[in-house]
Amino acid sequence: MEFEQKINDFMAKIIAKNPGEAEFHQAVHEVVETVIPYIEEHPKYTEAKILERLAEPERVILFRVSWLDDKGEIQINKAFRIEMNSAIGPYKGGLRFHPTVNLGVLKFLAYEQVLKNSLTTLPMGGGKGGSDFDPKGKSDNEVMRFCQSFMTELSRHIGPNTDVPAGDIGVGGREIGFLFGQYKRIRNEFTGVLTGKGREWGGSLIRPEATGYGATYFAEYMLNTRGDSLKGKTVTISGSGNVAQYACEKVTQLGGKVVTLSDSSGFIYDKDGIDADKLAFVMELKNVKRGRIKEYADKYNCKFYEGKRPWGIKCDVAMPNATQNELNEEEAKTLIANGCFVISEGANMPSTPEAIAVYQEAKILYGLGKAANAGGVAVSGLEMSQNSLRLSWTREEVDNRLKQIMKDIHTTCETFGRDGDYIDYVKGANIGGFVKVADAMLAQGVV
Ligand code: NDP
Ligand code: 2IT
Repeated sequence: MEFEQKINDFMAKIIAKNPGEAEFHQAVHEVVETVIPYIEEHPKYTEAKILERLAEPERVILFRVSWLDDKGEIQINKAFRIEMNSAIGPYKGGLRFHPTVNLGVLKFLAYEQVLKNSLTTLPMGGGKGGSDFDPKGKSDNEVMRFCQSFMTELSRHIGPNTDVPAGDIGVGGREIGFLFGQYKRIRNEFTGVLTGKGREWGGSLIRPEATGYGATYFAEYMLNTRGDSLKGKTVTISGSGNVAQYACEKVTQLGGKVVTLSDSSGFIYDKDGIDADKLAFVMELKNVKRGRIKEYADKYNCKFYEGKRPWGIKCDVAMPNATQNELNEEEAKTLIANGCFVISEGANMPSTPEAIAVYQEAKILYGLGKAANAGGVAVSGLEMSQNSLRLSWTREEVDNRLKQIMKDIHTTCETFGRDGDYIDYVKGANIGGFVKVADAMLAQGVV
């Protein structure tokens, strides 16, 4: 097929230019597979080499972070900031602290972020950063010293109109606090340079909740297209961090029953459902005590599956909310065989390409990460607006805006992805996200 050849040629160049970056290749492939057929009919994008330019970061900053641990020993980590694309606004995207962080992982995340941010309709370019620092088992003081050293270098490169980082895996309220404190000390200005700040010092209400709530709203909007809703549905969730916790909360509020949560050690299965009280226990366990999800099984006398992922549990809706490539072809087949017909991804790229092919073949409702989890960065965008206005909006106001943004993203996916009765959210999100950035790049010339 003609498109297939073009896609393969394009990918061969990407792989040759970016060797060893498997996750980056995967993210680019998923996009060009849907966008190349579209731009064939819109040659202005091909001539301007928009797809080629989108895959090359505008700037990559790589730096050393040295810090002293509690024993006085020197520790050294690698750190990165990928400034991917600023066509529609300042670089915007999270920071990830996890031992698996490397250049290829952050480039995949930054690449996805560009299209995701475009889908939110807010004026944000795309970026991502982080470090191979592992916060697990570190004291608060060690985390603080690491964050201060990290920000000492990063502060030269970011700013409220240049690049605005936020949280991601391993970076939550505690880390954003330490990072913000150091930025303010170095630059001597109190400014909206990070999002996910505490509410007393420039943060937005609903930002902690936004990704999990948004992915749940997106599931609800997908279900609505079939005259259905989350009420009465059984939901499996992976992860037990920020995104998983607030997805669990919102699913329960909308009448669904969440039966699993996980961490990197395994998953818990609570067939009675994880209600508000049990979720409060999880939040204390994970956010304050920084313990393991297994303790939930001990406390509530349910089963813990060590080293396993929750996709073998029967459900109507699955929400992968932990990390990339955490749901493979086998697991996708099992989910569908067990009756699952909705996938809403709170994580970035949690499904392998083979798993996605299984969803598409079965024509289930598949909301990919860059659409379904855009609520987090959307409320980050609203935090930036509030910082610029020097005002804060109420919970209700921010939540309503979040709902509207998720609804608009759903509509964009439908506009570009509808094929008869079926909505291809992958195609819809990729083309919908692409067009706005591409038009801005065309208008701004060869830069
Ligand atoms: P957290 O650090 O709060 O939680 C991450 C959760 O995922 C933990 O339960 C963690 O388990 C688990 N996890 C992480 N890495 C792995 C791994 N390699 N294998 C198995 N489990 C793993 O992060 P978030 O909740 O913020 O992020 C979760 C996902 O959502 C990520 O893909 C992130 O990119 C995405 N996302 C986050 C947004 C946000 O606003 N925070 C916005 C949009 C997307 P353990 O504690 O054992 O490591
Ligand atoms: O992947 C993501 O969208 C995030 N981690 C949130 C980014 C942000 O700037 O809020």
